[in-house]
Amino acid sequence: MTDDQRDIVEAVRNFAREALAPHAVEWDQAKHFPIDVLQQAGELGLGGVYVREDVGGSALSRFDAVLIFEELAQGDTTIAAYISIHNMVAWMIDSYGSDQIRQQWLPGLSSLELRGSYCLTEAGAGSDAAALRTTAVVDGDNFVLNGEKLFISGAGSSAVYVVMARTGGPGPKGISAILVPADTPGVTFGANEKKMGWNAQPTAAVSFDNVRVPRSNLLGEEGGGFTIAMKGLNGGRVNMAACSLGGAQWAYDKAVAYMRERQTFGHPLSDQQALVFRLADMRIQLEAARGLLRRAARALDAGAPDTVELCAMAKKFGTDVAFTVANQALQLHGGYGYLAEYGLEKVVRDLRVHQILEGTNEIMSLIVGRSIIAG
Ligand code: FAD
Ligand code: 2MC
Repeated sequence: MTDDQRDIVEAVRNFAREALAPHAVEWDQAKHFPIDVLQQAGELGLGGVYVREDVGGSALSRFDAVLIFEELAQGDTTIAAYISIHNMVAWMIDSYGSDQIRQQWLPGLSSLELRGSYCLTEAGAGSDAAALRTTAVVDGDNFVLNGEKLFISGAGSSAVYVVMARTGGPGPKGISAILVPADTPGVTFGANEKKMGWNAQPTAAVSFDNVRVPRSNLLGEEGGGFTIAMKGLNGGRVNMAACSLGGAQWAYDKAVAYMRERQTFGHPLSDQQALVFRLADMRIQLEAARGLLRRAARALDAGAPDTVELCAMAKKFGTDVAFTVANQALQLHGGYGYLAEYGLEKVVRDLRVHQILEGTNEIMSLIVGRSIIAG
């Protein structure tokens, strides 16, 4: 790490320790989405981590970003993951929006005064995202959108939605990415889903009923939306691995401290070699996942030819390792690990969904497998 990176990490660590960690369990229990704290994160430059500076972004690298998200997640995995999705949206607008769109939205998004959501998934199009059916039909200077997106993180709270919709024929080449402001007539939101974890951020359906937006809200080219969505997800996937490692590292650190202090049969748990070996395996897995994650982030920064599969590998390996490590940390706490006040069961619940979203881990295997076979 450079001196600058060390400074960034320290600032984010302090924020995570002071503004997130003390409230994480309470927010989870109360299903509270802490918008005021997100705005504090915005003041630190975390709303536009890799957005250009002319619109208020921090213009950092993907490598910087994974360092940031790992630290943030040590304070609260759910909030860190939410900020990652918001950053994916901000990056898509910065990279593919017109200058007018960039100037209109990115200062607010970068400061987290405004929030953004990513709308790809539909009832019949989850893993098979290119099967999506939401339509955007050209009518004069407008697109008219109809359809429904499911599982949208931040839905109902975000000011702007990047919607992948069909403007052409079937398959990926018929999809465009279109920016839809929340207050456009015809946009409605479903109820906040009741979930296993990620309780401190809303997830809901977003419906479009003859929603009219100007054609200038198109990101990139017509028909280019699927590739834009996937490029956004490459960064999202490494960030999700980073958030997972942060949550798991926090749980692991707790387990180490607990094993030193907890006495059973007249000895601290740390005298039990079987348990120390388990800790060793947990540490090895975390370090291996971190190494792969940082390699993928560097590939993303460099635009390396193997970026897509490295991001997929980092996402699958990182989220699987993190879930296992956090679950083992819970086990090492015995019954106390199962109590909400210790925070461990929350991290396990939060990390579970990282194996499902931003592309399931089976889809990560499909991506890696396809690249092996293609040679
Ligand atoms: P399906 O695609 O139906 O898959 C079901 C199972 O089959 C999975 O285990 C899958 O891995 C497996 N499977 C499917 N196809 C194959 C195959 N070819 N080979 C092997 N296995 C396969 N989406 C958004 O667009 N925006 C969001 O902000 C967002 N946030 C989310 C937040 C939460 C809390 C959750 C739970 C989901 C969110 N999603 C979001 C949706 C998420 O990306 C999808 O749930 C995910 O991509 C899987 O799609 P699916 O649920 O339709 O599962
Ligand atoms: N990066 C860049 N380009 C990509 C890409 C990636 N990661 N993945 C696909 N593409 C391109 C691909 O190169 C191709 O372009 P071209 O025709 O120019 O060569 C085009 O996209 C179509 O790709 P495929 O032919 O591979 O499309 P297919 O439909 O067979 O499969 C698959 C694509 C399965 C990899 C994709 O649908 C996928 O990633 N599914 C998972 C969906 C997902 O991740 N959803 C997450 C929703 S967001 C979320 O959960 C949040 C919490 C925010």
